[in-house]
Amino acid sequence: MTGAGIMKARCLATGFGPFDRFGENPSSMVASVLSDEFEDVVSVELPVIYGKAREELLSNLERIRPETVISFGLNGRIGHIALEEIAVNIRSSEKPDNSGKVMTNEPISPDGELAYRTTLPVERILDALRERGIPAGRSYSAGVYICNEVFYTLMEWCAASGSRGGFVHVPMVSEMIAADPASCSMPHMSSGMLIDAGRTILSIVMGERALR
Ligand code: PCA
Repeated sequence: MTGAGIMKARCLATGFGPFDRFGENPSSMVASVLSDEFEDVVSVELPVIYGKAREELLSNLERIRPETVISFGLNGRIGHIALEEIAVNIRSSEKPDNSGKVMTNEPISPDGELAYRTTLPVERILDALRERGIPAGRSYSAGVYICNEVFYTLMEWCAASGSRGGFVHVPMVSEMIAADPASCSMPHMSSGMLIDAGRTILSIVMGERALR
């Protein structure tokens, strides 16, 4: 994860910190591995707080002005990599964010478009992931919680700046399950496979494998 200051990079990868019952969040792990391994990738961890996630993402986008933005988030109900298609201009959930706030059917961007579609090459990414034996699929809803707030915010920024971007939901990793035997029946993926998935996505999107 990076600190303050002006920094230009071709790609911004974001993840989230812990939330709800998840004491760790593999989305920030994968984002930070990518910034360690790929040249021109900067990673940032965003807070699971309505409004603050949007604000921090926007300030990093303005600071970095990346050509490509890939945001990762955890979906504890899936066992595969989910490439999100659509971000909607709605936030609403009974589940409180990390500050205790609940939102009911409110816009993310009051004057913004209703929805944006990912501009990542989803089909090529899915082919590459599946070729590597990594379970992956499309998703037509990123929910209406903080992940969707970040997805919508990045797509709105990309539409205005000409950059491209998208959102990827990831499953829990096996180590999280091993540390909490009560969750043994929950879907998950090894952290090695998740990191491989992140590398594969970046390689397709950036068109190269620029390892440090
Ligand atoms: N997943 C949540 C928010 C943070 C995260 O990693 C979501 O799907 O909205």
